[in-house]
Amino acid sequence: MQNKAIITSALPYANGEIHLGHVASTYLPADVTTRFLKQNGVEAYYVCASDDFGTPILIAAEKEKKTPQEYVAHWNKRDYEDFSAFDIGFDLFYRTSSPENIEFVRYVYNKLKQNGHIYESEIIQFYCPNDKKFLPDRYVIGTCPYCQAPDQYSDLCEKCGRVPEEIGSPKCAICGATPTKEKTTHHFFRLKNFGDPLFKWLEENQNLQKDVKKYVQNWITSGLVDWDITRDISWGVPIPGDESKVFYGWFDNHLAYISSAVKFLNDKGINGKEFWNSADIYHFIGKDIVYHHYLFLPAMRLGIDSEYKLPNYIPTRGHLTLQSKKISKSRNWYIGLKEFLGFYSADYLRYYLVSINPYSQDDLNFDWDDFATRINSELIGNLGNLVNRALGFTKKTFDGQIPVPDQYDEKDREVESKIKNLATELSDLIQKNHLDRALKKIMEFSANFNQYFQHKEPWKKGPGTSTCLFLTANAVYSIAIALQPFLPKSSQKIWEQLGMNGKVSDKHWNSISGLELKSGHVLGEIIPIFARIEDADIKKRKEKFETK
Ligand code: B3M
Ligand code: ZN
Repeated sequence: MQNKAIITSALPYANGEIHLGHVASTYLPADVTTRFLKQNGVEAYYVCASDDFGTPILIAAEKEKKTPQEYVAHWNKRDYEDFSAFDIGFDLFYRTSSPENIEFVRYVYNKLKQNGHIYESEIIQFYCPNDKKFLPDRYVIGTCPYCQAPDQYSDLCEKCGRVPEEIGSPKCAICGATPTKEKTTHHFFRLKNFGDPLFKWLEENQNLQKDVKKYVQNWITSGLVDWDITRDISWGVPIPGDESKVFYGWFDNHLAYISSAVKFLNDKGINGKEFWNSADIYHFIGKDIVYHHYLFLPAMRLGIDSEYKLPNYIPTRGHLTLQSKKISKSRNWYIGLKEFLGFYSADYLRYYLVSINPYSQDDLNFDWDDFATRINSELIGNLGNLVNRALGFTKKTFDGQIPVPDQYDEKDREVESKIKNLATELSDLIQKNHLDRALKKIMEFSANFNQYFQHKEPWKKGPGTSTCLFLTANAVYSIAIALQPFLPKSSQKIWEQLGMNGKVSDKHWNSISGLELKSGHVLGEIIPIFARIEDADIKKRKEKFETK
């Protein structure tokens, strides 16, 4: 582990509410990782921003009769509130339309140009005679030239993940008319210049997922295409020297990872650029934006002489489906984060979404029944039960004081070694991004202690009772710290019930294995931490999805 880290998640477009699909694949895994790194004493910062520019946002703002600035300010604020309610602990949530980003984007463009990676070329652009608008990106729908999938946007094929060079059978997405073609001069980024260095970087970076690497390398081998970075619209970063045009959103948005982090660090009195270049850089993304993060982003950084280093990690995960169907806002097949948190606590959702989310491109499925079962049987039946019975029993029988242990028998030594190994075992998994397995390991640990407690029968108050309670209370102490990255609120509650002061998040990760709860220590007030999810309640939640 490096002693510095910058963590980012894909930037949410400032044009709609955050839903479960967003948080499952990027924000939650990134937040868990950041919390874990911080607990290990790493100087880690989690930086994000709203993605403010682009055609869809401009059009949405026009529809609501707002200026694009007003429109994105609304979503920036709302997103931040929703993320905060979910305990996503950004150190900074900024915006791609910030003055810092605009300046940085223009700087990067100029430097790319100096380095010979930019050229201008007259192109023929789709134009809707009906709407009297150039039709970039999402405003043209057609057939993907690579995989022939119909109804794809001209800037990304959702079927094969590629960016089409020219879409087949184009239609205007606003009115359905067949667009005409008009001439306009565009600026291009010579992505072709970067095939070899990108291939080499992918080869050398051992932290990237092998399967993703492989298909990106296949894209490179089959030939990269230069990239049109211009849009004939008014909402975006103006292109230096050609100010009536703006950059394509994918040219400027990922640069906000850097500009936002540097702003945050500089404001703290830290040299942002030096920090960036000596830190581990993580970009958490969903699999639909692999092309942009494994090709465009690193190529642009290479193109400015790696003035800002390339990412060490690009954890890439699959998409969330909902009741086994693809999430779709337009078909109302989604659950807003805010709505969900009106029903259940952030930690329930965090628990469930981490549990079902492997470190892979496979899609994961949100299912209401499965959610209730896992919360009731795993989180409450196993973990909540252990905390409550271990601490409750100590409270009752030993006046809330951790007893002095007797001699250890074999069983005691066995469970003691589980405590001693837990910090490292979990750390290995989390560092390899297997957050689901780490959480599962905590649950196994808890189950082991439930069995141990059952086996020792401390309620009979025979010999070994005080050892059992001493070790089990220490196991709860370990759980409180280990759970912090995953369930920040519940872990703090356990911490307080243990009679500990301060924030559990300030406790070093290694304390998980320290057996630090000493004899004579007095516990806090013991109350159940979790409440069961009732069947009737889940039934209500499912109704919305059953009528379809
Ligand atoms: N705003 C959202 C998406 O395509 C897009 C991500 C930008 S990350 C630099 O998922
Ligand atoms: Zn049209």
